[in-house]
Amino acid sequence: MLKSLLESRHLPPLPEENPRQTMLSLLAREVYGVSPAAPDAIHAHIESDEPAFGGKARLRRIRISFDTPAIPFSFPYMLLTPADGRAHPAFAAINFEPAIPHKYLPAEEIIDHGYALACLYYQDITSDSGEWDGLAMCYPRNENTGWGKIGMWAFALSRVMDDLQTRPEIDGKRICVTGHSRLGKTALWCAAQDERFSMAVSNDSGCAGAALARGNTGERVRNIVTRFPYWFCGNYAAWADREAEMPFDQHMLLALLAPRRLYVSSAREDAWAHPENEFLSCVAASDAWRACGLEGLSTPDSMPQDLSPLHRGHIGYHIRPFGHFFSRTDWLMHMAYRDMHRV
Ligand code: GTR
Repeated sequence: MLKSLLESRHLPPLPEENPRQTMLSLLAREVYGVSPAAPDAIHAHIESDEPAFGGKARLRRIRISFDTPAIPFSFPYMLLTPADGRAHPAFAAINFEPAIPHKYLPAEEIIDHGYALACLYYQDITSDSGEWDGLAMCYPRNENTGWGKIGMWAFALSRVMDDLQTRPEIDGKRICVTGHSRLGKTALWCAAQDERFSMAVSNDSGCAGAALARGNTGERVRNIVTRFPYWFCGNYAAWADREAEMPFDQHMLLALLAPRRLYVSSAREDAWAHPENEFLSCVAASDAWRACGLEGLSTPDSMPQDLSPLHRGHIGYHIRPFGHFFSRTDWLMHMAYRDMHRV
């Protein structure tokens, strides 16, 4: 059943020659734009440091700065760590709001599960608009292949990763980047490029995220490049209504996580993000894990029922009831998967 469903999408196969470089350059050139090289060094300054949640955690505001071809750039992020002095695995979460916790971010529960939490508010990097501000002003602009805002937010997450690697409270080998919706797209593109992340979570990321473009009856390339052209490089717009001709599809973004861990979560009523295509994308990407002798998605021959997570393989997946939201239910599943695989 899954085989015929997948065949109906007519996907380009994953490249066999030099797969990682081939897929990275395709997606950079055609979708997200080419990111600049990492800065030679970053500087981190702790702006505040206080007890949180009655003292069981510690919350620090850390400002990261680095040189760019224009002016030095800096941004803050918040680091919440259990206060027991031990090294903990972490989530690097890119968020729609600066507040901790907030409706998408059950911070106390995350701490209670033994995970540290690095929180980046996305508009501290550049606005979610066509305005070329913040980090966007720091690098030369290329209309066709220059990075869009997803690329900029992803780049900032990698700078947070630079800092996390230096912190004794963090287990630097177990850092998972996570985000919801447009920020789920961002988390995937970040981890695709930056192999220091041991795992990525995409929650309801949909079009230009986890979901295949071919056969997508929710958001199409035309919709997204019309409403949000600035998330992408200029070249992406050329694929509007031409999905069938694209030399790539979103399973390649997922495949770039191999042989590391990936988790994709969908919401049943989120037709715009197209759960079936998010799931099928995981099925198609599994070839990349197979090529490494590993199991990608471990699934029966059909889409799972609500709240019946697929946690066995290197790709975790669940679908839950209701709509577009980063729910506590999703977080609990993501943490269950991480606990199970110690990733
Ligand atoms: C929608 C957009 C989606 C998704 C969503 C979100 O308007 O069409 O691709 O990213 O926003 O970020 O909530």
